[in-house]
Amino acid sequence: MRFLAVHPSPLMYSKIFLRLEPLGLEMVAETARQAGHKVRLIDLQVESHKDYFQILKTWKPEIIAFSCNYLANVPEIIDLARAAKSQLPKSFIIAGGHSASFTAREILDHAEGAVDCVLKGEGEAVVPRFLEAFREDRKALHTLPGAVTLSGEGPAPSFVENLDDLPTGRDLLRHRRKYFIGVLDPCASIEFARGCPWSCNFCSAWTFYNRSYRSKSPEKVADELAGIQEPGIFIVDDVAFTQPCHGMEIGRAIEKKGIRKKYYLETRGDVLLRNKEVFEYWKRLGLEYIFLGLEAIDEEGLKKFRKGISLGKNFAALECARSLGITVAINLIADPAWDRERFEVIRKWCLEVPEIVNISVMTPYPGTEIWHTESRQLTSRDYRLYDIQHAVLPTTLPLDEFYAELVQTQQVLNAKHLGWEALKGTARIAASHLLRGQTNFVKMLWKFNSVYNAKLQLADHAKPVKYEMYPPPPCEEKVDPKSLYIHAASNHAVRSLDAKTEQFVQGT
Ligand code: B12
Ligand code: SF4
Repeated sequence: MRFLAVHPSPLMYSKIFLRLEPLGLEMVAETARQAGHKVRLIDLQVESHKDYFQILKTWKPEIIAFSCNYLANVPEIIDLARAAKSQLPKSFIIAGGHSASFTAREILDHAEGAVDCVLKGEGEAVVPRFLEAFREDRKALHTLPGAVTLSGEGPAPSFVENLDDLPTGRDLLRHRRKYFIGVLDPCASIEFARGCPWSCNFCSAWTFYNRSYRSKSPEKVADELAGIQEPGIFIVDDVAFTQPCHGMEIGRAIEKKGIRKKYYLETRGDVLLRNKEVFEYWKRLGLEYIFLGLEAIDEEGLKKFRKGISLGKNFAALECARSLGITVAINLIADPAWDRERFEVIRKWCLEVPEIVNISVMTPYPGTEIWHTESRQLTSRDYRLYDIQHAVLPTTLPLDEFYAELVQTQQVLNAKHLGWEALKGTARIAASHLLRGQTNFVKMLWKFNSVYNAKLQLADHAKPVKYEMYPPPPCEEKVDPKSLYIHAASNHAVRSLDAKTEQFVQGT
């Protein structure tokens, strides 16, 4: 069968600072290839809708599989599915990924038959079974674990047993030089572990993976890395080096193989402090950047997001990273309730610290706890605005002023880390990229003003809404975390963190 895997277009954030390979979709597509099917992958982050329609016309895929990790991509995916269905009425269209798993039923409803099936959970666990069932008895598809069709819904999705068994399909990507993050240009992605044992209330990483934590063996990681051409590596783990011995063992395995790369990873302040020696070792191996989700610069904010870390520790983590010579990008969450004074305080802080500060807007996503508990009414259910750069909760300031303040605050980042200012410190790197024909990083430096624009953001709210998200359930004060998971009770290690001992313990 001809199987076409499709990744949707970029959202605001990935129009400037980075563009990363769709690793999850590659892995899903590879399982289809290993099952004996003909597979192609198109990534609309770097290819156009015209290219997509061209493939439909010339290659005539029988199965089209959309990756829907981001809620803001739902309308685009539905429209592309509808267009494909009218062009190729016999094609079978599926969607999967993080956001699709939490909104399966509504995606099917909006698509009115253009999307035939949503597969929840990890694609590698279900796609081979789906392909078998598709060949043998299409009518029974909805009985598969994780499958949802207009005829019904199967049992909860199952997990991948061992990450080491997962194949990667990096060669399926057609334009590998287009992927980058900051100066890591070009950059490939890799996964060391899956899942997160914390339970921040604005995040769905832990509900998607049922608070499980599984890791790849160091040998498998080293073998994978040895096969990657790109000099830059983005580690996709939610919280890298949660287990210090795993981080050290991977480091030793890649050192033994003599692999030299530059790395970017995301982690938490307390993990950095607790496992400083791991980060120190990795700095020697080529770790250049870490992304720290600080989220707030006051205790009250940290408590509100149930981040499970104190302000003091977050600040100590910044000091620690500085002392190691690792560049840090910080994320802060802007509450739509912020007034001018609050923005001003944040701006001052952003100017005081040397780090790159990214500001995202607090957004209740399906699959998170705040989706159930946020008592403020959503001001919009337009999927496209759920990209954490738009306000979908009532703002204290008039909306136009909120965006003006937000963009002015983000402008600090632009002034400090983009444009000529950035070029001064990176001229040699930029020149060497250009000599190799790599232009992603240099182009990024001047894109800020065309993407971050208060007027454009405000105008997005006035666009006609074709597909509206289903509303959240009536607000609850307390939610049973288990009711948020997409998986059934798991048979693998479910871990949580003991706040006193800071050790992982079994059980939820
Ligand atoms: C790496 C990452 C990114 C990368 C993107 C890499 C890429 N090109 O895909 C970057 C840094 C660019 C990024 C940016 C953003 N991200 Co992000 N990101 C992640 C992260 C940490 C890991 C994703 C990953 O690669 N995982 C590893 C691979 C193997 O898994 P996967 O991609 O999920 O794929 C598996 C399944 O989802 C499924 N699957 C995927 N596709 C398909 C397709 C089919 C047909 C099937 C059956 C299954 C299937 O099977 C795959 C294999 O198991 C997740 C958190 C998480 N744990 O998932 C957040 C996450 C996906 N991101 C999130 C957000 C909010 C964003 C941003 C909007 C944030 C921002 N600052 O603006 C941006 C916007 C991105 C954009 N499209 O422009 C949210 C999504 C929330 C939502 N509901 O929309 C997540 C869930 C984090 C969170 N909990 O809040 N992100
Ligand atoms: S630590 Fe990070 S990935 Fe884990 S739940 Fe919190 S925000 Fe999500």
